Amino acid sequence: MELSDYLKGIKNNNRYIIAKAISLVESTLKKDKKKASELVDRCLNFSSKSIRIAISGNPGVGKSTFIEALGSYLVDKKLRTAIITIDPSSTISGGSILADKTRMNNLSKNKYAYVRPAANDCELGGINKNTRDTISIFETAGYDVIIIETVGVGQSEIDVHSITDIFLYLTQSENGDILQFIKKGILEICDFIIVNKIDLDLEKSKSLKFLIENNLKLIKSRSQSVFLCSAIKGNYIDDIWSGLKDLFEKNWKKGKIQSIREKQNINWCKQRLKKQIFKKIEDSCTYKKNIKKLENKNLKNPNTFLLEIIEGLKLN
Ligand SMILES: Nc1nc2c(ncn2[C@@H]2O[C@H](COP(=O)(O)OP(=O)(O)OP(=O)(O)O)[C@@H](O)[C@H]2O)c(=O)[nH]1
Ligand SMILES: [Mg+2]
Repeated sequence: MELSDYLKGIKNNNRYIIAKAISLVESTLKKDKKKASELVDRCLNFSSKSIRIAISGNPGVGKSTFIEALGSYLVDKKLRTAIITIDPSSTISGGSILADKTRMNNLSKNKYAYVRPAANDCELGGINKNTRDTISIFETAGYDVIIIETVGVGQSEIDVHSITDIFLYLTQSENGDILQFIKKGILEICDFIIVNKIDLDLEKSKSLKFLIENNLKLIKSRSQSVFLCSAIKGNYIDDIWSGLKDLFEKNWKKGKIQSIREKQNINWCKQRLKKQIFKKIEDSCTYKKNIKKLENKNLKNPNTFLLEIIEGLKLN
């Protein structure tokens, strides 16, 4: 298929071509890489006002159920919604994709929605180069809202935060993870914190909301909102959507979203550049030769050995 066919199909929201385009950007074949880069660059030319939302939280907290509830609410309003879920081969999620799919039953069948698992070559948490490229394909296809589900473990939040506009963290009163996520500094990067599963214990959920709000006052970095929710019953989804939309519109009017996206693009390029350079080094004869030497050597003076190699490297 020619590049122009891809673009035409994506712009017409042809689901088959969108799937093919995403597979192209996910391809690790050398011959596909150039075409994929050109396609994504062309897609990036279509500026978009879609809302990019990251959903994170510990395994089992209800992320997929929440996305099904929010997504169903959005498609009812005829807002086209794309969902990217993390990959089953991720070492962290350990195969949650099957659960993700069954929890998104309605969305998987709805013509206003598109559910897509993220690609296989995952870095930690499943967020990788392809996730960002997949977003640009969905935006070219005219999706209004892009939701990314990730797991609430370590680096994945930082990664997903670097490709989205709004970060939403789900928690629940039962699992006592509040201290854990405050410790990890997640409160600082959250825009919204949702206390889910309030149908299980409303009083405990309300106390957790109160506790989080108090902790937010201590941080005082910027305004963040805490909502109660029962994803399974669809409670408070409309309030949460109003909050998300208001924040997005406010920041868009101020030009904040646009400037964050520009910074994200620069950082993304820097990261890719670093990775490519590292890959080139790894593939080089010098590196391979030295690694062989290192493995064969009875290392009595490892520091001197390393110093010799580093001094011998010419990276200028
Ligand atoms: N009672 C109750 N159960 C819920 C609610 N939301 C989700 N659940 C249940 O919690 C379990 C896990 O839900 P998921 O949506 O798969 O959670 P997840 O965070 O996506 O899980 P992973 O993708 O595996 O990390 C399921 O049994 C859901 O039915 C809720 O609001 N109330
Ligand atoms: Mg899930």
